[in-house]
Amino acid sequence: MKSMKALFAGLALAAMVLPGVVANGAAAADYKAEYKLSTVLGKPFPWGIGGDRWAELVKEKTNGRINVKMYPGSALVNGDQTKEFTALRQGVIDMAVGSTINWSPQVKELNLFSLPFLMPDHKAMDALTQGPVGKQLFDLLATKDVVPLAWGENGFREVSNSKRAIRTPEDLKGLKIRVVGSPLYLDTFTALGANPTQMSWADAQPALSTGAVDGQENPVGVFVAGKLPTLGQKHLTLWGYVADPLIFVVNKEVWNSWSKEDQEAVRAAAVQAAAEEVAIARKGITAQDDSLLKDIAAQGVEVVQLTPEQQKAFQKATQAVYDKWAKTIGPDLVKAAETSVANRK
Ligand code: X2X
Repeated sequence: MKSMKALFAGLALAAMVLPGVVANGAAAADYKAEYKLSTVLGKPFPWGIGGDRWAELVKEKTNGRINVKMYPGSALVNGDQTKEFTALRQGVIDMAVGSTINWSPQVKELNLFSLPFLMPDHKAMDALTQGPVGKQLFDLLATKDVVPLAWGENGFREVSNSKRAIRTPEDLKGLKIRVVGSPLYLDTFTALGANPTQMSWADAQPALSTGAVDGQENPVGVFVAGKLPTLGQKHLTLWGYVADPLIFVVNKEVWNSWSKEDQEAVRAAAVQAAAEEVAIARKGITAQDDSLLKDIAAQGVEVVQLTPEQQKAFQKATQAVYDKWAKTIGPDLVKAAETSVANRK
């Protein structure tokens, strides 16, 4: 009887100690020496700063058990950013901070953020990503071999070109504009009378510099960090037609190979890095702080801010594209998004 008691006590003690032993054992045996994190843009772009910060926080919060290395420039998919999601599903990429634009060829619902003039401001963007629509999209992604953890931000995409100031759809006529992502972008710029052409970010820079294309669209932060004024982009129009959020994700198999404790550490790191990244992405482009816009003007760029009436002309010209793509994205999802935007705080 006494020895049975001792045996039970021994077992209880083992049960208390073993999980730690097993977890550490698993870390040594099953964890990879390096986890590959994909981004399109590296430092000093906000996107790259966010990816790097996530890697840093993961290391810190897992006491070095999970070692993440960032591969910017879509290097893990040879620069072809629209292949990133497929590579992520296949496990060629372990983690990513990816743009909804680049994943939309595989996940048609992510075209939502590319519907012209759906989101009037940052609050509208937050209402989508932080509300029921964001949750629905994360639930959807969770069925596609990835674990989505947090929303970051590339930002509102403003149009620039080397030829002339754009104030009306007529001003876009005939301009060769580089776009990326799904054919939605081809439809939008075609509706505006421009001549859109699809290419990766890696190809866009030489194309701008040689004049093979006249213009492009990207957030102001990308315009500055990418030094686009030095590539002949002398006209920038703030029209806020679409905005692309970023999504912090982990491949599901990789996620499942981690202990519960490490999963929560990676999640917390993503949430923190994403919040910091969004703040960086919004710096210098608001009415309160327009330092980035001043910086651009000082580089000899003509910055045009559309009036609400001028913006309306672009919205009208792209309404048919919105309606067409709303059907592809899913009318219920689009309706839910419109409601969230209308009720934003
Ligand atoms: O290629 C772009 O324009 C970029 C960097 O903004 C994206 O990856 C969507």
